[in-house]
Amino acid sequence: MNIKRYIAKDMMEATRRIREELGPDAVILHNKPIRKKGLRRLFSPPMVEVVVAYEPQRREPVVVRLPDEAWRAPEKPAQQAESGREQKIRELNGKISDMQAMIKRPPEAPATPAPAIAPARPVAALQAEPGDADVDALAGKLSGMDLIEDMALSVSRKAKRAAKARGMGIDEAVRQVLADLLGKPEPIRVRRFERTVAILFGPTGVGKTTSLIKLAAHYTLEEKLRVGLINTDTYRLAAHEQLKAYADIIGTPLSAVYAPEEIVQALNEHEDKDIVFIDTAGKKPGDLQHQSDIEKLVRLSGAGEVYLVIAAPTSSRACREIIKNYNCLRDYKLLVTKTDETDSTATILNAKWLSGRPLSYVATGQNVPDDIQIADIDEILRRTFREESACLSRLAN
Ligand SMILES: Nc1nc2c(ncn2[C@@H]2O[C@H](COP(=O)(O)OP(=O)(O)OP(=O)(O)O)[C@@H](O)[C@H]2O)c(=O)[nH]1
Ligand SMILES: [Mg+2]
Repeated sequence: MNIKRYIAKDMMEATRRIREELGPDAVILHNKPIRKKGLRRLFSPPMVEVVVAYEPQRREPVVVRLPDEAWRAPEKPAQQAESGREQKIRELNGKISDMQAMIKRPPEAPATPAPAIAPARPVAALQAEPGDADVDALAGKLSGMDLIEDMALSVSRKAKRAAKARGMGIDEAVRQVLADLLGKPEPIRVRRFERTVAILFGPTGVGKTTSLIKLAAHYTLEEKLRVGLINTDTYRLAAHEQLKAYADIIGTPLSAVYAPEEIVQALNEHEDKDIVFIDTAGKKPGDLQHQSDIEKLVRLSGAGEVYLVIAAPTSSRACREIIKNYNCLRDYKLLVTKTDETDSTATILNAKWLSGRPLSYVATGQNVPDDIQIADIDEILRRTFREESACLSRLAN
Protein backbone atom coordinates (compact mmCIF):
# COMPACT_ATOMS: atom_id res chain seq x y z
CA MET A 1 0.00 0.00 0.00
CA ASN A 2 1.51 3.38 -1.03
CA ILE A 3 0.57 6.81 0.25
CA LYS A 4 0.26 9.93 -1.89
CA ARG A 5 -0.56 13.53 -0.97
CA TYR A 6 -2.61 15.80 -3.17
CA ILE A 7 -3.11 19.56 -2.92
CA ALA A 8 -6.11 20.81 -4.85
CA LYS A 9 -8.40 23.81 -4.96
CA ASP A 10 -11.30 21.80 -3.56
CA MET A 11 -12.38 18.27 -2.74
CA MET A 12 -14.09 17.81 -6.06
CA GLU A 13 -10.92 18.55 -7.99
CA ALA A 14 -8.90 16.35 -5.64
CA THR A 15 -11.21 13.34 -6.04
CA ARG A 16 -11.26 13.79 -9.80
CA ARG A 17 -7.45 13.76 -9.96
CA ILE A 18 -7.18 10.84 -7.55
CA ARG A 19 -9.69 8.83 -9.53
CA GLU A 20 -7.95 9.54 -12.82
CA GLU A 21 -4.47 8.79 -11.50
CA LEU A 22 -5.05 5.99 -9.01
CA GLY A 23 -8.35 4.45 -10.01
CA PRO A 24 -11.53 3.76 -8.03
CA ASP A 25 -9.92 1.66 -5.28
CA ALA A 26 -7.82 4.48 -3.85
CA VAL A 27 -8.76 5.11 -0.24
CA ILE A 28 -8.82 8.63 1.19
CA LEU A 29 -7.07 8.48 4.55
CA HIS A 30 -7.33 12.07 5.51
CA ASN A 31 -8.26 15.51 4.21
CA LYS A 32 -7.95 19.00 5.62
CA PRO A 33 -8.20 22.58 4.42
CA ILE A 34 -4.82 24.35 4.12
CA ARG A 35 -3.65 27.89 3.38
CA LYS A 36 -0.41 29.28 2.01
CA LYS A 37 2.01 30.65 4.59
CA GLY A 38 2.73 34.35 5.32
CA LEU A 39 1.14 37.29 3.55
CA ARG A 40 0.28 35.21 0.49
CA ARG A 41 -2.42 33.46 2.50
CA LEU A 42 -4.43 36.69 2.51
CA PHE A 43 -4.57 36.78 -1.26
CA SER A 44 -4.99 33.13 -2.12
CA PRO A 45 -8.08 31.00 -1.67
CA PRO A 46 -7.98 28.07 0.76
CA MET A 47 -6.80 24.76 -0.66
CA VAL A 48 -7.43 21.21 0.43
CA GLU A 49 -4.84 18.56 1.27
CA VAL A 50 -5.86 14.96 0.68
CA VAL A 51 -3.80 11.91 1.64
CA VAL A 52 -4.60 8.75 -0.28
CA ALA A 53 -3.59 5.11 0.05
CA TYR A 54 -3.42 2.96 -3.05
CA GLU A 55 -2.09 -0.36 -4.28
CA PRO A 56 1.05 0.31 -6.38
CA GLN A 57 0.01 -2.08 -9.13
CA ARG A 58 -3.07 0.06 -9.63
CA ARG A 59 -1.10 3.22 -10.43
CA GLU A 60 -1.95 2.96 -14.07
CA PRO A 61 -4.64 5.52 -14.75
CA VAL A 62 -7.98 3.79 -14.47
CA VAL A 63 -10.83 5.68 -16.00
CA VAL A 64 -14.09 4.04 -15.06
CA ARG A 65 -16.43 4.14 -17.98
CA LEU A 66 -19.83 2.60 -18.07
CA PRO A 67 -20.88 0.82 -21.22
CA ASP A 68 -22.82 3.19 -23.42
CA GLU A 69 -25.52 0.58 -23.94
CA ALA A 70 -26.52 0.80 -20.29
CA TRP A 71 -27.58 4.37 -20.85
CA ARG A 72 -29.12 4.02 -24.28
CA ALA A 73 -32.78 3.23 -24.60
CA PRO A 74 -33.48 0.43 -27.08
CA GLU A 75 -34.87 1.75 -30.31
CA LYS A 76 -38.64 1.44 -30.41
CA PRO A 77 -41.29 2.51 -32.83
CA ALA A 78 -42.85 5.84 -31.88
CA GLN A 79 -46.16 4.29 -30.76
CA GLN A 80 -44.30 2.10 -28.22
CA ALA A 81 -42.23 4.89 -26.75
CA GLU A 82 -41.80 4.45 -23.00
CA SER A 83 -43.03 6.94 -20.49
CA GLY A 84 -40.33 9.00 -18.76
CA ARG A 85 -40.76 7.04 -15.55
CA GLU A 86 -40.52 3.61 -17.22
CA GLN A 87 -37.43 4.67 -19.06
CA LYS A 88 -35.80 5.92 -15.86
CA ILE A 89 -36.64 2.68 -14.07
CA ARG A 90 -35.25 0.62 -16.91
CA GLU A 91 -32.09 2.72 -16.98
CA LEU A 92 -31.70 2.26 -13.24
CA ASN A 93 -32.07 -1.48 -13.52
CA GLY A 94 -29.62 -1.60 -16.41
CA LYS A 95 -27.13 0.33 -14.32
CA ILE A 96 -27.17 -1.91 -11.31
CA SER A 97 -25.00 -4.68 -12.68
CA ASP A 98 -22.47 -2.17 -13.99
CA MET A 99 -22.34 -0.50 -10.61
CA GLN A 100 -21.73 -3.78 -8.87
CA ALA A 101 -18.76 -4.49 -11.13
CA MET A 102 -17.51 -0.99 -10.49
CA ILE A 103 -17.59 -1.21 -6.73
CA LYS A 104 -14.53 -3.13 -5.72
CA ARG A 105 -14.34 -3.53 -2.00
CA PRO A 106 -11.06 -3.17 -0.14
CA PRO A 107 -9.83 -6.73 0.53
CA GLU A 108 -10.30 -6.47 4.28
CA ALA A 109 -13.99 -5.61 4.01
CA PRO A 110 -16.02 -8.54 5.30
CA ALA A 111 -18.58 -10.01 2.95
CA THR A 112 -22.28 -10.06 3.73
CA PRO A 113 -22.76 -12.57 6.53
CA ALA A 114 -23.30 -15.93 4.96
CA PRO A 115 -26.70 -17.52 5.32
CA ALA A 116 -26.36 -20.03 8.04
CA ILE A 117 -29.22 -22.03 9.42
CA ALA A 118 -28.19 -23.24 12.80
CA PRO A 119 -29.11 -26.79 13.63
CA ALA A 120 -31.92 -27.15 16.13
CA ARG A 121 -30.55 -27.00 19.65
CA PRO A 122 -31.32 -29.90 21.98
CA VAL A 123 -34.56 -29.11 23.73
CA ALA A 124 -32.92 -29.47 27.14
CA ALA A 125 -30.63 -26.56 26.32
CA LEU A 126 -33.62 -24.23 26.17
CA GLN A 127 -34.21 -24.50 29.93
CA ALA A 128 -37.96 -24.73 29.67
CA GLU A 129 -39.97 -25.08 32.84
CA PRO A 130 -39.86 -28.70 34.00
CA GLY A 131 -42.63 -30.92 32.76
CA ASP A 132 -43.76 -28.63 29.97
CA ALA A 133 -42.98 -30.96 27.13
CA ASP A 134 -45.15 -29.17 24.56
CA VAL A 135 -43.37 -25.90 25.19
CA ASP A 136 -40.02 -27.65 24.93
CA ALA A 137 -40.94 -29.22 21.63
CA LEU A 138 -42.35 -26.03 20.17
CA ALA A 139 -39.34 -23.98 21.28
CA GLY A 140 -37.10 -26.62 19.74
CA LYS A 141 -38.92 -26.28 16.43
CA LEU A 142 -38.70 -22.50 16.47
CA SER A 143 -35.04 -22.38 17.37
CA GLY A 144 -34.49 -24.97 14.65
CA MET A 145 -35.67 -22.25 12.26
CA ASP A 146 -32.67 -20.21 13.52
CA LEU A 147 -34.80 -18.08 15.81
CA ILE A 148 -32.92 -16.76 18.83
CA GLU A 149 -33.37 -19.34 21.59
CA ASP A 150 -34.78 -17.09 24.28
CA MET A 151 -37.30 -15.73 21.78
CA ALA A 152 -38.25 -19.26 20.72
CA LEU A 153 -38.85 -20.18 24.34
CA SER A 154 -40.75 -17.00 25.20
CA VAL A 155 -42.96 -17.30 22.09
CA SER A 156 -43.67 -20.95 22.88
CA ARG A 157 -44.68 -20.23 26.47
CA LYS A 158 -46.92 -17.34 25.52
CA ALA A 159 -48.48 -19.35 22.70
CA LYS A 160 -49.16 -22.28 24.97
CA ARG A 161 -50.84 -20.03 27.52
CA ALA A 162 -52.87 -18.24 24.84
CA ALA A 163 -53.92 -21.54 23.26
CA LYS A 164 -55.21 -22.81 26.61
CA ALA A 165 -56.87 -19.58 27.67
CA ARG A 166 -58.63 -18.90 24.36
CA GLY A 167 -59.17 -22.46 23.21
CA MET A 168 -57.31 -21.99 19.97
CA GLY A 169 -54.84 -24.21 18.11
CA ILE A 170 -51.19 -23.81 18.93
CA ASP A 171 -50.33 -22.67 15.39
CA GLU A 172 -52.87 -19.86 15.58
CA ALA A 173 -51.57 -18.94 19.05
CA VAL A 174 -47.98 -18.79 17.78
CA ARG A 175 -49.12 -16.67 14.86
CA GLN A 176 -50.75 -14.19 17.22
CA VAL A 177 -47.74 -14.03 19.52
CA LEU A 178 -45.41 -13.43 16.55
CA ALA A 179 -47.77 -10.80 15.13
CA ASP A 180 -47.64 -8.99 18.50
CA LEU A 181 -43.88 -9.24 18.50
CA LEU A 182 -43.55 -7.82 14.98
CA GLY A 183 -45.89 -4.94 15.75
CA LYS A 184 -46.98 -2.32 13.26
CA PRO A 185 -44.45 -1.35 10.59
CA GLU A 186 -43.33 2.27 10.59
CA PRO A 187 -42.27 3.62 7.20
CA ILE A 188 -40.83 7.11 6.69
CA ARG A 189 -43.01 9.77 8.21
CA VAL A 190 -42.94 12.66 5.77
CA ARG A 191 -43.73 15.82 7.67
CA ARG A 192 -45.99 18.27 5.91
CA PHE A 193 -44.28 21.55 6.66
CA GLU A 194 -40.92 20.31 7.72
CA ARG A 195 -37.97 18.76 5.95
CA THR A 196 -37.54 15.05 6.72
CA VAL A 197 -33.98 13.77 7.14
CA ALA A 198 -33.44 10.01 6.83
CA ILE A 199 -30.11 8.28 7.43
CA LEU A 200 -29.22 4.64 6.75
CA PHE A 201 -26.63 2.63 8.66
CA GLY A 202 -25.64 -1.02 8.52
CA PRO A 203 -22.86 -3.51 7.90
CA THR A 204 -20.94 -3.52 4.63
CA GLY A 205 -22.73 -4.73 1.54
CA VAL A 206 -26.19 -5.20 3.03
CA GLY A 207 -27.90 -2.91 0.52
CA LYS A 208 -27.90 0.50 2.21
CA THR A 209 -27.20 2.48 -0.96
CA THR A 210 -29.58 0.41 -3.08
CA SER A 211 -32.40 0.77 -0.54
CA LEU A 212 -31.75 4.49 -0.18
CA ILE A 213 -31.94 5.00 -3.92
CA LYS A 214 -35.13 2.89 -4.13
CA LEU A 215 -36.76 5.13 -1.53
CA ALA A 216 -35.38 8.31 -3.11
CA ALA A 217 -36.64 7.22 -6.54
CA HIS A 218 -40.07 6.43 -5.10
CA TYR A 219 -40.44 9.80 -3.42
CA THR A 220 -39.07 11.67 -6.46
CA LEU A 221 -40.85 9.83 -9.28
CA GLU A 222 -44.07 8.66 -7.62
CA GLU A 223 -44.73 11.14 -4.83
CA LYS A 224 -43.24 14.08 -6.73
CA LEU A 225 -41.46 15.35 -3.65
CA ARG A 226 -38.23 17.33 -3.67
CA VAL A 227 -35.53 14.90 -2.63
CA GLY A 228 -31.86 15.52 -1.87
CA LEU A 229 -29.07 13.02 -1.32
CA ILE A 230 -25.97 13.25 0.84
CA ASN A 231 -23.15 10.75 0.63
CA THR A 232 -20.90 10.31 3.65
CA ASP A 233 -19.26 7.17 2.21
CA THR A 234 -16.56 9.23 0.52
CA TYR A 235 -13.57 7.06 1.43
CA ARG A 236 -14.26 4.77 -1.47
CA LEU A 237 -14.36 6.81 -4.62
CA ALA A 238 -16.39 4.20 -6.47
CA ALA A 239 -19.10 4.34 -3.79
CA HIS A 240 -19.60 8.03 -4.55
CA GLU A 241 -19.66 7.28 -8.27
CA GLN A 242 -22.37 4.67 -7.63
CA LEU A 243 -24.64 7.12 -5.86
CA LYS A 244 -23.86 9.94 -8.31
CA ALA A 245 -24.91 7.81 -11.26
CA TYR A 246 -28.20 6.91 -9.57
CA ALA A 247 -28.80 10.52 -8.49
CA ASP A 248 -28.27 11.77 -12.04
CA ILE A 249 -30.83 9.34 -13.43
CA ILE A 250 -33.46 10.25 -10.87
CA GLY A 251 -32.55 13.90 -11.16
CA THR A 252 -31.82 14.54 -7.48
CA PRO A 253 -28.92 16.68 -6.30
CA LEU A 254 -26.15 14.89 -4.39
CA SER A 255 -23.72 16.38 -1.88
CA ALA A 256 -20.56 14.73 -0.56
CA VAL A 257 -19.46 14.90 3.05
CA TYR A 258 -15.88 14.06 4.02
CA ALA A 259 -16.15 14.43 7.79
CA PRO A 260 -19.23 14.18 10.06
CA GLU A 261 -18.96 17.88 10.93
CA GLU A 262 -19.63 18.79 7.28
CA ILE A 263 -23.12 17.31 7.43
CA VAL A 264 -24.57 20.59 8.70
CA GLN A 265 -23.30 22.50 5.66
CA ALA A 266 -24.48 19.74 3.32
CA LEU A 267 -27.96 19.85 4.84
CA ASN A 268 -28.01 23.62 4.34
CA GLU A 269 -27.52 22.95 0.62
CA HIS A 270 -30.77 20.96 0.71
CA GLU A 271 -32.81 23.44 2.70
CA ASP A 272 -35.56 23.53 0.08
CA LYS A 273 -36.07 19.75 0.00
CA ASP A 274 -38.97 17.72 1.40
CA ILE A 275 -36.75 14.71 2.16
CA VAL A 276 -33.00 14.34 2.40
CA PHE A 277 -31.51 10.82 2.41
CA ILE A 278 -28.06 10.33 3.90
CA ASP A 279 -25.99 7.29 2.86
CA THR A 280 -23.23 6.00 5.09
CA ALA A 281 -20.30 3.61 4.85
CA GLY A 282 -20.66 0.06 6.16
CA LYS A 283 -19.39 -0.51 9.67
CA LYS A 284 -16.91 -3.22 10.47
CA PRO A 285 -17.49 -4.81 13.88
CA GLY A 286 -15.57 -3.11 16.68
CA ASP A 287 -14.62 -0.04 14.63
CA LEU A 288 -14.70 2.60 17.38
CA GLN A 289 -13.92 5.53 15.07
CA HIS A 290 -16.89 4.55 12.95
CA GLN A 291 -19.05 4.33 16.05
CA SER A 292 -18.13 7.87 17.02
CA ASP A 293 -18.80 9.05 13.43
CA ILE A 294 -22.25 7.43 13.57
CA GLU A 295 -23.10 9.24 16.79
CA LYS A 296 -21.89 12.56 15.36
CA LEU A 297 -23.81 12.09 12.11
CA VAL A 298 -27.07 11.39 13.92
CA ARG A 299 -26.61 14.26 16.34
CA LEU A 300 -25.43 16.88 13.84
CA SER A 301 -27.91 15.94 11.11
CA GLY A 302 -30.81 15.90 13.56
CA ALA A 303 -32.14 13.01 11.45
CA GLY A 304 -35.63 12.09 12.59
CA GLU A 305 -35.56 8.88 10.53
CA VAL A 306 -32.71 6.51 11.36
CA TYR A 307 -32.60 3.08 9.71
CA LEU A 308 -30.50 0.05 10.53
CA VAL A 309 -30.21 -2.09 7.42
CA ILE A 310 -29.74 -5.84 7.85
CA ALA A 311 -29.69 -8.50 5.13
CA ALA A 312 -32.15 -11.39 5.52
CA PRO A 313 -29.52 -14.08 4.88
CA THR A 314 -27.81 -13.31 8.20
CA SER A 315 -27.37 -15.98 10.86
CA SER A 316 -28.90 -15.44 14.30
CA ARG A 317 -25.40 -15.13 15.73
CA ALA A 318 -24.37 -12.45 13.23
CA CYS A 319 -27.68 -10.68 13.78
CA ARG A 320 -27.00 -10.51 17.50
CA GLU A 321 -23.57 -8.99 16.84
CA ILE A 322 -24.96 -6.43 14.41
CA ILE A 323 -27.62 -5.25 16.86
CA LYS A 324 -24.95 -5.01 19.56
CA ASN A 325 -22.57 -3.09 17.28
CA TYR A 326 -25.22 -0.52 16.57
CA ASN A 327 -26.42 -0.03 20.11
CA CYS A 328 -24.93 3.46 19.85
CA LEU A 329 -28.07 4.25 17.83
CA ARG A 330 -30.80 4.99 20.30
CA ASP A 331 -33.80 5.39 18.11
CA TYR A 332 -33.96 3.57 14.83
CA LYS A 333 -36.09 1.38 12.58
CA LEU A 334 -35.18 -1.92 10.98
CA LEU A 335 -34.94 -2.25 7.21
CA VAL A 336 -34.40 -5.85 6.11
CA THR A 337 -32.95 -6.41 2.63
CA LYS A 338 -32.36 -9.41 0.37
CA THR A 339 -35.51 -11.21 1.50
CA ASP A 340 -35.54 -12.68 -2.01
CA GLU A 341 -32.35 -14.57 -1.22
CA THR A 342 -33.81 -16.76 1.51
CA ASP A 343 -37.12 -18.37 2.46
CA SER A 344 -36.35 -17.79 6.11
CA THR A 345 -37.91 -14.94 8.05
CA ALA A 346 -35.62 -15.57 11.01
CA THR A 347 -33.59 -12.37 10.61
CA ILE A 348 -36.72 -10.23 10.62
CA LEU A 349 -37.94 -11.89 13.81
CA ASN A 350 -34.51 -12.03 15.45
CA ALA A 351 -33.65 -8.41 14.73
CA LYS A 352 -37.04 -7.32 16.03
CA TRP A 353 -36.69 -9.38 19.20
CA LEU A 354 -33.10 -8.29 19.89
CA SER A 355 -33.56 -4.60 19.19
CA GLY A 356 -37.18 -3.99 20.11
CA ARG A 357 -37.17 -1.42 17.29
CA PRO A 358 -40.03 -1.08 14.76
CA LEU A 359 -39.82 -2.71 11.35
CA SER A 360 -40.03 -0.36 8.39
CA TYR A 361 -39.34 -1.79 4.93
CA VAL A 362 -38.26 -5.06 3.40
CA ALA A 363 -36.24 -5.05 0.20
CA THR A 364 -37.07 -7.91 -2.10
CA GLY A 365 -34.52 -7.73 -4.90
CA GLN A 366 -32.05 -5.64 -6.86
CA ASN A 367 -34.54 -3.76 -9.03
CA VAL A 368 -34.65 -0.03 -8.43
CA PRO A 369 -37.09 1.39 -7.43
CA ASP A 370 -39.64 -1.45 -7.33
CA ASP A 371 -38.04 -4.02 -5.03
CA ILE A 372 -38.85 -2.41 -1.71
CA GLN A 373 -42.07 -2.35 0.26
CA ILE A 374 -43.40 -1.51 3.67
CA ALA A 375 -43.00 -4.64 5.78
CA ASP A 376 -46.12 -6.74 5.34
CA ILE A 377 -46.69 -8.56 8.65
CA ASP A 378 -49.22 -11.03 7.20
CA GLU A 379 -46.78 -11.97 4.46
CA ILE A 380 -43.94 -12.40 6.97
CA LEU A 381 -46.13 -14.66 9.07
CA ARG A 382 -47.24 -16.63 6.01
CA ARG A 383 -43.61 -17.22 5.10
CA THR A 384 -42.73 -18.19 8.66
CA PHE A 385 -45.55 -20.71 8.78
CA ARG A 386 -44.89 -22.07 5.30
CA GLU A 387 -41.59 -23.25 6.73
CA GLU A 388 -42.84 -24.94 9.85
CA SER A 389 -46.61 -25.22 9.55
CA ALA A 390 -46.61 -28.99 9.52
CA CYS A 391 -44.63 -29.22 12.75
CA LEU A 392 -46.71 -26.60 14.51
CA SER A 393 -49.98 -28.21 13.53
CA ARG A 394 -48.88 -31.56 14.90
CA LEU A 395 -48.32 -29.92 18.28
CA ALA A 396 -51.91 -28.70 18.39
CA ASN A 397 -53.13 -32.09 19.51
N1 LIG B 1 -30.90 -9.90 -3.98
C1 LIG B 1 -30.87 -8.68 -3.47
N2 LIG B 1 -29.74 -7.94 -3.62
C2 LIG B 1 -29.74 -6.71 -3.09
C3 LIG B 1 -30.84 -6.17 -2.39
N3 LIG B 1 -30.49 -4.93 -1.97
C4 LIG B 1 -29.23 -4.71 -2.42
N4 LIG B 1 -28.77 -5.77 -3.09
C5 LIG B 1 -27.47 -5.97 -3.71
O1 LIG B 1 -26.48 -6.03 -2.69
C6 LIG B 1 -25.25 -5.49 -3.18
C7 LIG B 1 -24.73 -4.42 -2.25
O2 LIG B 1 -25.66 -3.34 -2.29
P1 LIG B 1 -25.26 -1.88 -1.82
O3 LIG B 1 -26.50 -1.07 -1.87
O4 LIG B 1 -24.08 -1.37 -2.55
O5 LIG B 1 -24.86 -2.20 -0.33
P2 LIG B 1 -24.27 -1.18 0.76
O6 LIG B 1 -24.80 -1.60 2.07
O7 LIG B 1 -24.50 0.21 0.33
O8 LIG B 1 -22.74 -1.55 0.64
P3 LIG B 1 -21.49 -0.71 1.22
O9 LIG B 1 -21.76 0.72 0.93
O10 LIG B 1 -20.34 -1.27 0.46
O11 LIG B 1 -21.40 -1.01 2.67
C8 LIG B 1 -25.54 -4.99 -4.59
O12 LIG B 1 -25.16 -6.00 -5.46
C9 LIG B 1 -27.05 -4.81 -4.59
O13 LIG B 1 -27.63 -4.91 -5.87
C10 LIG B 1 -32.02 -6.98 -2.25
O14 LIG B 1 -33.03 -6.62 -1.64
N5 LIG B 1 -31.97 -8.23 -2.81
MG1 LIG C 1 -23.18 1.81 0.01
